[in-house]
Amino acid sequence: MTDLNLLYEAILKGKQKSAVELTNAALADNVEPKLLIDEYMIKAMGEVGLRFENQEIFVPELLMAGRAMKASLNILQPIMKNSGQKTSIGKVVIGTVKGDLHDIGKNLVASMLEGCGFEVIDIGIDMDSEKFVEAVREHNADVLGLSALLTTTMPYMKTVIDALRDAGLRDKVKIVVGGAPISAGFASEIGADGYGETANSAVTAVKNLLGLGK
Ligand code: B12
Repeated sequence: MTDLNLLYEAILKGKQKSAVELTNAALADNVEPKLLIDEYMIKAMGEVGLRFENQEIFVPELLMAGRAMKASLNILQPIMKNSGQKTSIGKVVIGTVKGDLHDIGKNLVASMLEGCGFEVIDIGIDMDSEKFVEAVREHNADVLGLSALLTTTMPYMKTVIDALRDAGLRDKVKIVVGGAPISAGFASEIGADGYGETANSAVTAVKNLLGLGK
């Protein structure tokens, strides 16, 4: 059996090659992707964040850990996607707001939603309000998911919500927000419809908003 703590270590230390090898080895041992992500990979990124905050590591290490995490997720995401139903139970446009380049959490939310049967249109990172408005209109989205990881970019979520209102689309789409600095209180303050703390609760929030139950 693969020692999964080594995967935690590989991501923490930003060792992309080891992270990939250990992810593949864990899959060969029939370990559930969700367990790898929730119990080892996300926890490693949490520790990376703490060390960065305490100035024990710096941007290059942050970047390397992010790359290792993404490389492992690239292996796991197609598997999570295929576990879903074939027909879509709703359409979700998702993206990271302007000024913000963090996409690991947003990608995870997107693949969990896909795995649960939603059609997801991921418009990417650093997206301005016009792009969100265009995508919601073009895809006739049921839900818009906004992600922000920086305290400096989270206020932009309100800019997006205001832009949807100005475009006459606010009543046509439910808005769910998330990202490390976001709280349920902030979500209601800016007029979002829902909030998810993790990728799992993002799915629950989206289902609740669409009246789909658990
Ligand atoms: C990896 C990382 C990076 C990588 C990003 C790589 C990438 N492709 O995403 C790089 C190196 C590029 C980076 C850069 C920077 N970063 Co950074 N980064 C992180 C780190 C360590 C981990 C983030 C992560 O991927 N977490 C793992 C994922 C799975 O968790 P998550 O993103 O929170 O997502 C989950 C939930 O939040 C939720 N969720 C997320 N999105 C959504 C959306 C919806 C709709 C819903 C419902 C839920 C939801 O579900 C997800 C899954 O469970 C965090 C530390 C932390 N604790 O968050 C710092 C952190 C976010 N970064 C920080 C900083 C300061 C920066 C820089 C400014 C550093 C610099 N000086 O250059 C730059 C800014 C670049 C920019 N303009 O965006 C600070 C932010 C501080 C603050 N108060 O704003 C943090 C908190 C580190 C710290 N402790 O100081 N970073």
